[in-house]
Amino acid sequence: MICRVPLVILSFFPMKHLLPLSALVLACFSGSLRAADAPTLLAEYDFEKIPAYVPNWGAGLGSTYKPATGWKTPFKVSLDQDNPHSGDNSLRFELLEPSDKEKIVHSPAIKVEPADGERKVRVRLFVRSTGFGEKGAGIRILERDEAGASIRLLGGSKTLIPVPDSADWVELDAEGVLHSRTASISFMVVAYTEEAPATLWIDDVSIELVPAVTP
Ligand SMILES: [Ca+2]
Repeated sequence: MICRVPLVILSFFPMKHLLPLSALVLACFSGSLRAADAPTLLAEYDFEKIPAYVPNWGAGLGSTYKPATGWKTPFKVSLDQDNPHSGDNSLRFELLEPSDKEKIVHSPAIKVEPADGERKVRVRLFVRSTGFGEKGAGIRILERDEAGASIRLLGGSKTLIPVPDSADWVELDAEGVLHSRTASISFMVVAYTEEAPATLWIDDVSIELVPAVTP
């Protein structure tokens, strides 16, 4: 919220107008306080109006990484116009052949500014999946330092949010506190299952910095 009342204008107002004006200034000030307390959006992915190669997203099999849509086997990543949660597209992650290696689809690096206090991140997305079974897929956030080296996974576990097997879209939501040295994070969808076929879709991913709660 931008709200400025130049002093030069104030000086032209007679006294009787100053009270409403000071109320306006106060309202602006409290408005900016509220804005500071609101979550900061770090990244949002709705997979709309982007080229089919899903720029800047990547995918890996074990320790081999490529651009997300560069894989043809044992899995494939693509925009899906037939199964959007919002708009025209979702992102589809299809396991085509069995594989005992971890399969990962990941976002571009998301920069996170340093701060004095605790930095809490909230991750939300919509997902639907079929063929993964229980614990066959999960969402994770990788934390990296200024030099881009991995620090740890948010929440300290391989899976921040397990993906339920659900033919309908479901919303997933989780929070975690960042390491003090974390300078960027990546959102990841991980397929643990060795089985195929299995398909999952994600849409409307949002990652926010949640303000610290002050007592
Ligand atoms: Ca969408």
